[in-house]
Amino acid sequence: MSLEQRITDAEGAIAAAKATDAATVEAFRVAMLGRHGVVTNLLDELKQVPPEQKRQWGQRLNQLKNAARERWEELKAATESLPAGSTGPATDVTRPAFSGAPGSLHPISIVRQRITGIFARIGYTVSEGPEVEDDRHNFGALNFPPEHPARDMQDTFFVDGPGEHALRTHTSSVQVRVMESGKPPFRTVSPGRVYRNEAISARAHCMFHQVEGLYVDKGVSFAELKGTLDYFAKSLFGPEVNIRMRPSYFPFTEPSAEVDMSCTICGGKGCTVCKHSGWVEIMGCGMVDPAVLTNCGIDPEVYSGFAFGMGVERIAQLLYRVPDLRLYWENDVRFLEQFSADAFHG
Ligand code: 2NL
Repeated sequence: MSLEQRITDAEGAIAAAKATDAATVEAFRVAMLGRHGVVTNLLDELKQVPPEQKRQWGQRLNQLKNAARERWEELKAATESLPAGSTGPATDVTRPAFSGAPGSLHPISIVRQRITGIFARIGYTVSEGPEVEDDRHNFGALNFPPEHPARDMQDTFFVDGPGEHALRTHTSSVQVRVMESGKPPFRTVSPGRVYRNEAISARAHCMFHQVEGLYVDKGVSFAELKGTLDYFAKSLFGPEVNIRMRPSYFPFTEPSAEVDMSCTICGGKGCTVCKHSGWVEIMGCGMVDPAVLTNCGIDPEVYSGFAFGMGVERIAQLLYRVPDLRLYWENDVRFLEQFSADAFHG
């Protein structure tokens, strides 16, 4: 190995040297500057260098010796400052502990909790049920006619054959279970995963999350439905938003409506999110069809009710301006770490 290479190695060793106490400091001195130390040996070799190169190598080796001495002084100073009896470098006991990234809730979880929390404040319970449902709870009791397209293999993931078990296509199935297992009044919201046999795109996914709501009692009116949803929209999006209802159709409600909210992005003036209409759709709703109440063992002559359903991904998209539904399931940490539960008003 060339002299140059061995000097460079020694420089590296000196710079990287560590010591924990007086004994290891002394070991460093002996290894470098002792009678057979690395630096001493290199200095001895100066004798064999041709006369015309002596000056150049002499300077280089002197620097090395000085570096070793300086490092030795530094190590001595560092270990001498340790408290008596210490076996290692001083520990700063006041230094804050390592802060690992704490993780955070998924945006869908945050929004689901916000939605159920808003309804919990006005007396709604939270009910959950199975994701694999039988035909009666997912379709039959909800007044889906036998030939309805949702009952088709094209639209629904069946576990066995059509007419048997399927991945639920809405959480109304949970509310059917609530109604058939008790007596009105019922006030409940049902959050959960639902499945539709759809091609995945920026706007659709084969699995998404819903929160459905149900209120059944004597004398429940459409006016109360509108008041409840107005309270909900203002609680979640801010007191300045308004809602409007447009006539629609669902097999399980009559009358039915789509609910729009004044666009929170442009304040109703018109933008790309609301397609320049000033309104964005946030959910569907209606008065529970009397046939559904009958199917669940409730007398529609005595009781009435309203129901509504919303997609959690859609609501989160409006709250957080998420441009593509696929972002929710890619689990890219740069996306996930942007959400925190307190970034809300209402
Ligand atoms: C939507 C529309 C809706 C319901 C869900 C419901 C449940 C029972 C009875 C009657 Cl048990 N209705 N749920 C009613 C109207 C609309 O959802 O667009 N969901 C994403």
